[in-house]
Amino acid sequence: MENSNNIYENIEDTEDKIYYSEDKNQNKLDTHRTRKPPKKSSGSRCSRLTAVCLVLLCVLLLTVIIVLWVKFTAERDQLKKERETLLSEMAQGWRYFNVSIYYNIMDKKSWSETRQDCRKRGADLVIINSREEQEFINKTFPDSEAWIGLTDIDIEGSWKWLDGTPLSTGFWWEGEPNQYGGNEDCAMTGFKKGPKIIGVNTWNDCICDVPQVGICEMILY
Ligand code: MMA
Ligand code: CA
Repeated sequence: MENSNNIYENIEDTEDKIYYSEDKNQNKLDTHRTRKPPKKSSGSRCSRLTAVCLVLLCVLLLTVIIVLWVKFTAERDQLKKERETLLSEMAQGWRYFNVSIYYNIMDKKSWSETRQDCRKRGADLVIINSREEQEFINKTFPDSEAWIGLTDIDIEGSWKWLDGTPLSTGFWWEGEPNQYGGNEDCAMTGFKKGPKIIGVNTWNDCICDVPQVGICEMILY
């Protein structure tokens, strides 16, 4: 009898265990069901927002990098181009003095056409600011008369450089400027009465339409 009692007890005990286990599982499910929604509405939304922000930030950064890169590349290409132009110009006969380079153009043209040719090269007809510069020009371009950036076309006898500054020290050949024939309004350098340049004074006033080469100056900064 005692034994059979024991069996019943055992059975009850097992049933209890089963119920407990089911209850526990149910509990687990309930917990799962009741706890998930709040998570979705606060923590999950927040992390999603953070992710979106991060993605946007990445896109923004990438855009900035691309824009800067494009700008940088364009500027670098432009510099390369300018350098190549400058080097090829120099290879064609540009000369240095202080912070300028000079070029004795090949074609003989009027003063204003020659000036245009200089400007096409990113330069202008030379402005001579010192005795040293004049000596340099005489020495560097000894073989031909050449237009310089000096004219009295606006007011007869009032010589002005192309940048508007009035002439202070001139390097005129003896007897020049003489306004020969009444119409000599443009200045040239390299003028000589004889086979050789003597001294530093080699300017002459001349009719602006006379075909002549010129000296272009490009000021480098
Ligand atoms: C002379 C002289 C100059 C003048 C030119 C014009 C050869 O030099 O009189 O002053 O400009 O002639 O051809
Ligand atoms: Ca003259």
